[in-house]
Amino acid sequence: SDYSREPPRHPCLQINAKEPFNAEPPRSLLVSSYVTPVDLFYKRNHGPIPIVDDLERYCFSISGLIKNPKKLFMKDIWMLPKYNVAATLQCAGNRRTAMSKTRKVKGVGWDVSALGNAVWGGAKLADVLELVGIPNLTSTTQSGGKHVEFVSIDKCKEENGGPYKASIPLSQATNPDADVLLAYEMNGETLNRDHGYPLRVVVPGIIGARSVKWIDSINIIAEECQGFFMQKDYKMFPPSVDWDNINWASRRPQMDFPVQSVICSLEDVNAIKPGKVKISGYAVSGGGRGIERVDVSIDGGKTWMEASRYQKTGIPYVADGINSDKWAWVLFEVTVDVMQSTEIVAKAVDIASNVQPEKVEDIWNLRGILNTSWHRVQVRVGH
Ligand code: MTE
Ligand code: MO
Repeated sequence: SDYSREPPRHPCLQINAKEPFNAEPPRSLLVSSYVTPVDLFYKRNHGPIPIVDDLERYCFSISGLIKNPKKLFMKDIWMLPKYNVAATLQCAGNRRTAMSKTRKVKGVGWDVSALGNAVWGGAKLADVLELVGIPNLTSTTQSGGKHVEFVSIDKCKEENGGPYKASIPLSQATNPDADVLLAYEMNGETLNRDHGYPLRVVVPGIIGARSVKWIDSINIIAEECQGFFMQKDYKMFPPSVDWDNINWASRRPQMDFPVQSVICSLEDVNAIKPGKVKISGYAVSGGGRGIERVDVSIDGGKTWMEASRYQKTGIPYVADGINSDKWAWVLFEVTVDVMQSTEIVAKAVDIASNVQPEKVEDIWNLRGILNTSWHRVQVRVGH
């Protein structure tokens, strides 16, 4: 594998693994804007960044269980209506480092910034599939296709040098309201190499692992993708399962993301002066479920107060409201009086009334995914 032609990256990113490149921004910068700047957006890779240097010749095939397989070029994608979708992408491994502190887990360590909120520009996958003769809202093609598999250009060691791949159900892919995109823009700019140039999938509301970058081909298949990252990774196991008794086939590939919230204005341990402290962070849930509430505690979770929420600065956030971005995070803020050393905690509730689990131990799993436990930070008050 060749890492000699990696793109330049922002110096303030915290590097969790160098080759493949995995990095996240510092907490405080993450919530300094509602739309995460491309430079600061976390980068999650499993191999070297591919190079596509001739955009006119770049193409990908759509084939498999369909009547008329087709080769599509960028111009075919640009011709379709363009949609801009604000969506938060979150790696299933976000907050893995904290989970590994209770009991060892396997995987790249991440603090709390393995997510970002971008405005993705591109064609709807539903429109692209219509081009090859699959109507909107199809769950099975005539030849028995039920899943859409995305295959990348990159090469990963987990696939023995083969490409990264993943699939989603055909019913989701052909549903225009699911907003699944083949994206060629991020925050109004041409997608850069780190994030999938020239074309990536963005599947809002589910773990980042299914949003395949650097599309090489799309296959309509009968069973879900059999690739490593669908079958031997990114599955949620109970705390009783460890490497000596794991049965990968017993669990489904993780799709939806559970409700999550994190305090970003404070590090794990902080020294502060007594008095007013502004606490801010992000909250987001999967499946297009908005955030109903964010609770903050300054006594380790005994008593709670509600934080204010917004997506656009100055406009109060209403879940599912006219101005809300249903796939995007909300930022929260609350000012509290802290007079003595204590633990500050955040937890969110989504519009389906799902809550975050209190203890990380209860959701510990050997791959360290989906750490959505209450987020805790320690403050040491000096007088
Ligand atoms: N696509 C390809 N081709 N190769 C990858 O390694 N990583 C996945 C997904 N798509 C990956 C990929 C994972 S695990 C995540 S969390 C997101 O991309 C990260 O996207 P980003 O690097 O644009 O933030
Ligand atoms: Mo991920």
